[in-house]
Amino acid sequence: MILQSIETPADLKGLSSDDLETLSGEIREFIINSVTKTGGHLGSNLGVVELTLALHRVFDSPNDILLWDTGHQAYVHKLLTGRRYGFKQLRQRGGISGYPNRSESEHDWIESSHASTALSYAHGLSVALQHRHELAGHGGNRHVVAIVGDGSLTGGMAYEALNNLGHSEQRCVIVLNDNGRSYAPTISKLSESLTTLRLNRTYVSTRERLRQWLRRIPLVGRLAYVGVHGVTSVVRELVTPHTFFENLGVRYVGPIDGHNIAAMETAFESAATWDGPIVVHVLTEKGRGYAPAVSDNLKLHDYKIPANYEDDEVVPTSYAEAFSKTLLELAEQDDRIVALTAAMAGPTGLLQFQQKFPDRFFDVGIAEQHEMTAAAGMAMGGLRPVVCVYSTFFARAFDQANLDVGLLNLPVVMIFDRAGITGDDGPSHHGILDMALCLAIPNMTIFAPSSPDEVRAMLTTALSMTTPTALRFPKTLPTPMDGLVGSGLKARQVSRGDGSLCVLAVGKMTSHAYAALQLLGDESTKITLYDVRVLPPDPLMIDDALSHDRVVTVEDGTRHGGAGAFMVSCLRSRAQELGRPFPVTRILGVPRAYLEHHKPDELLAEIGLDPAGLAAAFRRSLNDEPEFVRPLPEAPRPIYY
Ligand SMILES: Cc1ncc(C[n+]2csc(CCOP(=O)(O)OP(=O)(O)O)c2C)c(N)n1
Repeated sequence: MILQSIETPADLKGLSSDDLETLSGEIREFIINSVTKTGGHLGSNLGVVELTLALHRVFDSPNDILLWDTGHQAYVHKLLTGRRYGFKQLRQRGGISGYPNRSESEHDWIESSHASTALSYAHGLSVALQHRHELAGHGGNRHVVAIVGDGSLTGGMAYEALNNLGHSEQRCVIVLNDNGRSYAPTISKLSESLTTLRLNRTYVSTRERLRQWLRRIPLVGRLAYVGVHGVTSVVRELVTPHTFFENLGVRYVGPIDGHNIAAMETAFESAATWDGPIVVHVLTEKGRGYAPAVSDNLKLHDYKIPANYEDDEVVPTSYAEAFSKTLLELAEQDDRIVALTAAMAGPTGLLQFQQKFPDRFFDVGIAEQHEMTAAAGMAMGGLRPVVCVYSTFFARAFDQANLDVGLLNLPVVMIFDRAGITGDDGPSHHGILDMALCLAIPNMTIFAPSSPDEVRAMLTTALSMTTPTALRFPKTLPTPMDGLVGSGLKARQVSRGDGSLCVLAVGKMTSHAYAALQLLGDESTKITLYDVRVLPPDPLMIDDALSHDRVVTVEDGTRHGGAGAFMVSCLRSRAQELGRPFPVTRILGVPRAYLEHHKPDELLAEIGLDPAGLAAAFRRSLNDEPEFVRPLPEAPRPIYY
């Protein structure tokens, strides 16, 4: 096994081309074996094996800086930088993260994992290295290399950075990893023309002839060979990517076979000598080496471990399924309903909608900001747009939701899937800000279903309103409750106590609070439990809460400036208005911290939001004991063994 002898990128340097081919096969086998056990981004990583090898052979990481856009495709990079053993616990507590992570390795620089940021980081780092006289060609020997997928290149930030890089002529190498897909096939004209280029036999063969010819001309040399020299541009003008990049001031080289290590090495070596921004366009095959991932357009981007259900067991309906089904039904009755996604049709439950209503379905690329304002335009024009995003990615579109939708009071329905603690993907993917952000938007109504059964009533209400609305739900199922649902904009009283304590619980946390009451036995007779359902909160619920001695709010979003803080301020204003005493209040929610990857339920337990943690918190409140200050869960350092 060659892979076992690779502890640092330097170990790659002496390998022959046969060794590299063998190593590529071993890496693929390793990734398939690991990821099908732990879950993770399979297809993307299988596609970049040779690309990562070539990068690490040409560039000298960490002296040279490799920036992986999004970062879900950095498993091979992790393998080559001493983290082989961490894969046993990929995305698990104590194991390595599914994205680059600075605490894991000096070879990792960024860890945001929201797409389309690497070119901006590259610009900034290149400026900083130049300032310190460390940048190649500017007094030093360091290079900045950003690796960006064709999917991530559909995000606005990437274009902003390209424009700025081209204009400032800031030196960096941009590797465009083009596999024609993001989750689903990439939605962009640029991507289509990249594909045309990839398939254009005349172009590729003419270019090859020209290159061979150029190579034979003395002095024009290697630069011309890889296409940096303008001689080949006559051919390249025939197709658009070259024109696209070069019009922005960014040189273009390619396309290059992304599974041919030698060809990529030649291209990278030459690109590294270019004193300005340069795109090296490599063509890769997503999922290469694993037939199910190559042929699967959607699912094997992110490999999920199959759920462990017995055959005859009924699989409970998830929130996302309830949403998809209801949306389809409502869309059949109202042809103004349209759905938008930012390259996440599958994960946000829109595949059936896309199939049934292709003209009313819009995949806008990884472009949440544009998605939101496009929806505003559709609403303005009389449609009823439903914007589907993960809660974490909504943060990208906050300004648009606030000023393009909110200010104009447009009836856009926003669906935030994966709200709350999400787990495996780590700090960048928790959906803990959506309520705090949406509550800052005047006119906005937020629905938080306590169970999938609530989704139908809430989506129907949201679509009947003439103002902006959001419906937020988690991926994981709630613990079973009383099976009842509320209606309209009303809160639902789940149980009635003796006036000692009123618990106002939001979304899935209602079911945890309900389970906490069961754990408290007789003590639960002192507790009134509300399923808040809608924010801003139902005024009748607020009045009733004021009749209790104590109020505790529970949410799986940030406890700072979120739903609880909002409800407490409503209680305070109302108490003042009525001249009534203000109850003792406590806000339970997610602490102000970046929570590491872990199983969602275990993370919830660590921050005291599981039934046992809530039961203890309710008891402390009833006994007027001080709030228990919980130490923040600290992720142990990854174990290498
Ligand atoms: C802002 C944002 N929206 C959505 C996502 C979810 N997401 C993760 S990877 C991915 C596809 C990326 O496609 P591409 O850059 O082409 O990489 P590939 O997996 O094809 O190699 C998407 C949409 C994200 N990470 N960030």
